[in-house]
Amino acid sequence: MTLVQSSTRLPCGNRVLDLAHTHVMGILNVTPDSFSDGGRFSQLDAALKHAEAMVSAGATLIDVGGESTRPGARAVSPLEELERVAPIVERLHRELDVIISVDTSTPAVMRESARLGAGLINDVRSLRRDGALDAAAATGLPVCLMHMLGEPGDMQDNPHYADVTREVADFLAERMVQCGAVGIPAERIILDPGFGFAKNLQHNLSLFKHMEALHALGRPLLVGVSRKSMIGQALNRPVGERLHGGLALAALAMVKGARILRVHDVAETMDVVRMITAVESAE
Ligand code: 9MG
Repeated sequence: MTLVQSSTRLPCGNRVLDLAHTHVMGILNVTPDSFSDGGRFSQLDAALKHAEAMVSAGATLIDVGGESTRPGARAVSPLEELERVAPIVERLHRELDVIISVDTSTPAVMRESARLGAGLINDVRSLRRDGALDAAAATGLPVCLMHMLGEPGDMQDNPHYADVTREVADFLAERMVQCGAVGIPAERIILDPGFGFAKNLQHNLSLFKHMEALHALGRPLLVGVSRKSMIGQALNRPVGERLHGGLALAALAMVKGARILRVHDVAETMDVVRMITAVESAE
């Protein structure tokens, strides 16, 4: 496999992400149940406050998502998704010094978010929805391609792999080829193994253990494991008690070379990143 030699500096709209070191991406879900204790404007304010707190804690990216990817979550129309995401992208762009990532598979949301100041498209479906490849290409923004088989609704129905790491790598390589065909160059791509998406616990653990193999694809890796069921299953913890397991995996992912950690708990993860950086910078 040919390694893509490129700069560590990734232009993300009007900002630049320096992937020479590890970044923390804060998760901002803007589904109706995320900030549910008020009307439309107070929800927007609450989301903005949460984003501000994550940026103060050290997040250099905020991932804004208006469609839940949890198994069994209700599908949302493109218009509904746009109405959730667009106002927050606009306010974040106006008010915070941060790269706005948009967690979407919807072409219209990609286009409008880019117009409003988003700097990155994060698509759990790897641009496989109709029109998504062309829409992402038209924005000129970098894209994060994540591995998933099927749809969030059915992805956990008995997933099967002969070699999970190899099959994830092959999938991502194929998506990079599709991106290249519509004019999204490799230099604009971030790759994500997709922990928890169409994988059982053993698949997730094995993929995590062998994550370094994905470096052969020549692109930076994003890892999202925060509060996920793989932690719950490995440690027998409910979702509210998965912080320590998540921090252990964040540390391991960083040591294995992941450049972006997608997390709920930004301050705690920043301590992990700073501590590892301090050790690695020592004589
Ligand atoms: C939206 N979303 C939920 N989990 C994710 C993960 O692990 N990676 C990426 N890129 N997006 C995710």
